[in-house]
Amino acid sequence: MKLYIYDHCPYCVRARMIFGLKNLPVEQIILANDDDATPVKLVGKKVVPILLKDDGTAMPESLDIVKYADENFGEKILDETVRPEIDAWMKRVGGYYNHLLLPRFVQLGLGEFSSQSAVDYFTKKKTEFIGDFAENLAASQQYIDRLNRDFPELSQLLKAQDKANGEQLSLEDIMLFPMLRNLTCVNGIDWLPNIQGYIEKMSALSRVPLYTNRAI
Ligand SMILES: N[C@@H](CCC(=O)N[C@@H](CS)C(=O)NCC(=O)O)C(=O)O
Repeated sequence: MKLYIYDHCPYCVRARMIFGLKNLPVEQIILANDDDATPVKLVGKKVVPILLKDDGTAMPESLDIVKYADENFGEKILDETVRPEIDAWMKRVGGYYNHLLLPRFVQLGLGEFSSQSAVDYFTKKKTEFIGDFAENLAASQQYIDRLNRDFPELSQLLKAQDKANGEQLSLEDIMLFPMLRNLTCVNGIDWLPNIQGYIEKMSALSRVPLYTNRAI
């Protein structure tokens, strides 16, 4: 199987996680951010992640890919429950964290941004969404302060480092870890000890590296 991704894409991290967590072989292919021909050929639109199955069919949608890999290879490992408090936390933080992430992604040396045309494509598209990248970078501290205010609640909700709900790996991990992993590209966040422990453990289990050593 082949998994088409962008390294920074949180939906792609969801898909990468299930293969890592289940120790399933998959070839990960990082597309250029301005390559629309490849995804359009595979699934008819410009989107990642895309799983190309061994039978030659292609599947988009991160949670469909997660479900497919979980249910068709070995024992099912994921519980499908997401606590409403976790859902609310992700929605709240998801409402502002792109102001921190998007301007940094193009500076991390990621495979999807190895050409200037890919950087320009992303910058133009996402500037329409969050505003000027340089201005957002300059405003980082206000968003970091918000995160630092939101982290204590998450810290209370995290019940174990290897499974957010404390009982079983679940869709909570599949949806929460990608957000936290992407935030490791931001310098100056006050990672509380159990959240830090959670991202390190989940990174090791899912084999999705953090950005900590290249944080900006
Ligand atoms: N609902 C989709 C959303 C996937 C998605 O929005 N992917 C983004 C990248 S993070 C994308 O491909 N955007 C199109 C583009 O980059 O032009 C899923 O869960 O897989």
